[in-house]
Amino acid sequence: FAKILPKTVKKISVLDRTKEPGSLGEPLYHNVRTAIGEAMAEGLFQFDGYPSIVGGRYGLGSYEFSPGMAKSVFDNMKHDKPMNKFVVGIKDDVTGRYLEFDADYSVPFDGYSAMFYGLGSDGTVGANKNSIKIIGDSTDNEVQAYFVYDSKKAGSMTTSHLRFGKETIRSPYLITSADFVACHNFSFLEKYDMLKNAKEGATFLLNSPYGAADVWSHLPKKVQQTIIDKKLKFFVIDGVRLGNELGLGPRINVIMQTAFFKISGIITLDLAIKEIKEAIVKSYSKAGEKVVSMNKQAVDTALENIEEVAVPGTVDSDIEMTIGQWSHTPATVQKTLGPIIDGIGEHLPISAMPADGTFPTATAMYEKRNIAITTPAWDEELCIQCGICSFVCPHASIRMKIYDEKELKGAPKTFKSCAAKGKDMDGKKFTLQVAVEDCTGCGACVHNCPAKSKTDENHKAINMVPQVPLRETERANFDFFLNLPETDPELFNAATVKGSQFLPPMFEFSGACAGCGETPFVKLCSQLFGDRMVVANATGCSSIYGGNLPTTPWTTRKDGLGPAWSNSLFEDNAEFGFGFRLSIDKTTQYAQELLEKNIECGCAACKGSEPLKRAILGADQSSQALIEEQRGRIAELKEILAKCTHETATQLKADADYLVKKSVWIHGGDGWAYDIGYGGLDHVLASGANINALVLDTEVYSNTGGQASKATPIAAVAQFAAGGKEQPKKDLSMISMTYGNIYVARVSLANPAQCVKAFLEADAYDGPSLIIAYSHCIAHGINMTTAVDGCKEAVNSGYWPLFRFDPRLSAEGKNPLQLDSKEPTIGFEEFAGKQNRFKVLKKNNPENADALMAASAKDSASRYDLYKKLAALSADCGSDS
Ligand SMILES: Cc1ncc(C[n+]2csc(CCOP(=O)(O)OP(=O)(O)O)c2C)c(N)n1
Ligand code: SF4
Ligand code: SF4
Ligand code: SF4
Repeated sequence: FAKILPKTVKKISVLDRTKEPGSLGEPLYHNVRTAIGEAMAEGLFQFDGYPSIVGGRYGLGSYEFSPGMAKSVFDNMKHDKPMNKFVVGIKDDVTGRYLEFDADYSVPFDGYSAMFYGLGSDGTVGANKNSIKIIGDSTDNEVQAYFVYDSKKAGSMTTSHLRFGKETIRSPYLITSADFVACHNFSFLEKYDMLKNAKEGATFLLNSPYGAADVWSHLPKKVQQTIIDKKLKFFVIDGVRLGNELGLGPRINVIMQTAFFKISGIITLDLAIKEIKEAIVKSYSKAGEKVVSMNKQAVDTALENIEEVAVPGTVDSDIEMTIGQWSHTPATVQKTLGPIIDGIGEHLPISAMPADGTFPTATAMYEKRNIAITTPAWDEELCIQCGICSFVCPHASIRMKIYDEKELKGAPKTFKSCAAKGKDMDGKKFTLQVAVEDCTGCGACVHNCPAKSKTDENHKAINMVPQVPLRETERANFDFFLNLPETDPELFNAATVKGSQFLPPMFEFSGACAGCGETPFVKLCSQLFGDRMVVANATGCSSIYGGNLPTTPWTTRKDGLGPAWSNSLFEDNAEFGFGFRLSIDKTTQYAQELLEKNIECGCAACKGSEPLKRAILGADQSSQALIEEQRGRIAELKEILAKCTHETATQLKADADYLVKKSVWIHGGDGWAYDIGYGGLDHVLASGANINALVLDTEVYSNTGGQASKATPIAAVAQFAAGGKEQPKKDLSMISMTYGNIYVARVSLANPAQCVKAFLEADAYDGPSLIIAYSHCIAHGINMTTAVDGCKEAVNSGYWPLFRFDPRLSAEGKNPLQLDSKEPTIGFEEFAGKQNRFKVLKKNNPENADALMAASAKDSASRYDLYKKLAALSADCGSDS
């Protein structure tokens, strides 16, 4: 390094893409200083003097390095005394050590630049990878592609940046001046100012439910103005409608890709069609001939449906963009989270960040992603008020309440209600309300609704309808619904499916994939125990959708009580949760000791308080009602302590909340529980501590793209098991039952009643509990709308027997194992044969496919048989006695 530096070098800036807190400088900066110092000392070369060397950080906080930033680094060196230890990009207004830069400074690029705004998981990124490959392979262009997306599992914006041209591309940064801009989701138009990146005269392609003749009036004012000012060529195509008609659903990527090639004319249309169709065969063969043919049809259909819009000369819209509209939200959202949601978080100064890194809960509700194309609409006449829709909704976007009729005063005109069904419901009203702006449109609620019209079997008590026309009215209706009082706990039994759905979810609107099979269990857990729940979350999908900056779906009930949540590491999560339990128990014990001492206090404030204090110490907290009573007593105690003069008063007041029972949960996926965190989980379950583990078993490492875990069954194809997994699924429940004193349950959305029962029993059991939940996942290659059918097939085939192993039954001399599912009514193939993870085996491993499927079926049957035999034993097996 020292040798290649010219002798004339006077100033050096060293840029590190890292921040080493507490260090004297970043690593490369130190290396350069040391290298030059040593080279000079050893006489390897002589500068006129020791050069001026400064160090800086760049590209942090998702702020991509740009030409303007590079220029500011050079400009800094022009100063007699350049700033050292600076940051470029982020505005560090706390230390002041940052370089200003010109965001509009650009370097000319002689080729073609295109930007595509897609919705996470709509296939846009995959299609653009394909497009750039086609351009690179079939022309003499140099090509480059960058893809930008956040860590949400699905449903947020992705941006693809494609450049190509005859010259070597020397632009290692994102595009800010594009010849072509495509918006693949109409709702983005209001949220993101994407046309700021369009060059004058560029082309704009919009996926629009409105045709060329009437799209103009549906555009926001600013979008209209930019199209006119920049003289953009404007095209529309209704990708969503075409996708639905072709059976592709939301996967509109091929339609939009074809539109891009047709409009841009980069390669001849015939060549483009040929290449796209070849790419379709390559990409989708695994998914079956039908998918290949639907996508090929999508190419032809797209070509026929692209329309050019005749751009009017004037702006006539009064639709405002939603960027920056946060004035109705709490200060942290206005100042920090809102701009991040708007996609301009990189412009926030350091002072906008919380000093201790703690972010508030209850913030996913501000995102209002509006990603659903269709959303459920309720028919109150048909509804039997069973709660199934709410139970299966992965996003807590459909809710129900019972309330007094008088509460309807002031309701919006379109707010729906009907008489509440059931005993003692005279004068009570029932409402099922959809949060249409937070709904993902997955359709799981509608598919699972059991109430159908007698005259039209396609009409149910909820039905998917277009979302856009409902947005305004349902926004007001959902707000009104939230402000209704919570359902009186006297009116329902939380231990039932229906009853559990009157409890407010404290996990809502997560960024999980539409229709995710993990989140209904997390949500249920929050409904049942959220007011006193502490969660240690292993790394995996649940930590990503659970704590995805800028927002979190973990929220509170109306009085501010809600779960405390934290994510440690993949490998130590069980121990992390165990630590919560130990520290809570210790603090509770300490608070009890302080209270014992405080009983002796004779100060004026404490006069007559002994019965209250004794009641707190002896409180039975075995039900929600009794817990709420204890909370009432603690509130009274705190009031007394505020005036109490006893030496224990201050500390006791601080710890008094620990006198209310806490429910400690350890959440994570099978990769954590079966594999990487297994040693810890086993250790914690064996400790005897009162702790509850929830394993969200998707049978693969879902968050990282579907790698096989020890939970993957024989014959399932996964990453690292391309020819089908050969080893059997580890039986974590069987292993855990052998301890005898661990509550173990296997649950599934197939049987919500059994699931609610298991969660309540696990929490009530004063010892370790393990719930393993069958969680359907996009990695299974299934239709997520109908996925609960697959859960039922897993149970009905005997593959996923439902059971509860309750050590308390042993103490009563009973068999602790109760099998909750019936004898198999269908074969293993009927379950597995519908899921792509098994279906592709024939293609991937034709020689062994049949043998592996047979082995998997045999394994499934023999496991079921074993559980059945164990459950049939007469008594006292596996007890700790
Ligand atoms: C020790 C360690 N290894 C690997 C990773 C990368 N990683 C993060 S999440 C994840 C997969 C999690 O899979 P699983 O536990 O099954 O949960 P899921 O995503 O399916 O909910 C992996 C491998 C990590 N964070 N830490
Ligand atoms: S469509 Fe999906 S997200 Fe929307 S309410 Fe129904 S289940 Fe929930
Ligand atoms: S699942 Fe259907 S019948 Fe049941 S509450 Fe929901 S809308 Fe009503
Ligand atoms: S578990 Fe599967 S469906 Fe759920 S968020 Fe993860 S990848 Fe998506």
